[in-house]
Amino acid sequence: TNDLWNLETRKPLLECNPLNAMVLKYMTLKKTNLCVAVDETNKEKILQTIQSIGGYVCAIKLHADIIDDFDQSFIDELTTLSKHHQFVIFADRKLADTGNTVELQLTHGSLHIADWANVVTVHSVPGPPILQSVLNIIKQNKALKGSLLIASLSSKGALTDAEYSKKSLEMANDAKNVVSGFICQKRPSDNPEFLYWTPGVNELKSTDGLGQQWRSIEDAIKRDGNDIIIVGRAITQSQNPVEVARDYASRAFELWKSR
Ligand code: BMP
Repeated sequence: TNDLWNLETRKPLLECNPLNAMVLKYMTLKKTNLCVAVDETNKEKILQTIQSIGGYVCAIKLHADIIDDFDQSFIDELTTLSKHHQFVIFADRKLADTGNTVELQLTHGSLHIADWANVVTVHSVPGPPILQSVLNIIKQNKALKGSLLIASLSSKGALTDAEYSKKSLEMANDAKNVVSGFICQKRPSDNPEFLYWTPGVNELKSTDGLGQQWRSIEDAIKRDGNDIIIVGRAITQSQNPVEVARDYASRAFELWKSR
């Protein structure tokens, strides 16, 4: 019912999940449901961008594997910025393998994601074992607190149809201590315990010529029922990322509150 979506009613439900408690705290404190995807390839550039827009986001999403000079000093500075500006560090790793491999991918290699990211994306295609393995790592008390299950993708012709989304939801319902929410286009469920994060948002363009499908902030939040907008190039490649981030954050937050 509508009541469950009222923030006062929903707050205690979300706070049962450590990651969602953190995200919700930043959202309400900073009045923003904007997550910026900083898809740059150089650590100085990434840190500069975060420094400038950090005040307007509840989360910063990174693809660590595209950073040419990723190292421990980057992790240290990123962590410092996250504490100063109060945002969640989101590694968009899109894990999609067998359990043992996923545990290794989260803890080893040059990225050792669980040591610095608070949340990671997980594909549902391997089935329930992937979530057990993510849970095994969350239990180790590293930075990693939760995961987002990919219920659907924004790219043209994505294979994540309604049936796939439904099965992803079932997986998440059986693993609420691992799954904090979803990456989705349309919200796959009316369960207010999850947070619904959506990429594919751009106020000016509808496609990038490489299969990405963008829609407006209003469609993402009101029509499609999402909580948090994930915005990349509309902000990072604009003339004035700070102004655009501020504008996207305030518009998205108003729409979210009035939904
Ligand atoms: P942009 O707004 O520049 O298209 O960036 C969107 C970001 O969200 C990218 O980092 C992309 O990898 C990610 N993403 C997406 O675009 N669609 C999805 O379905 C899932 C994603 O993680």
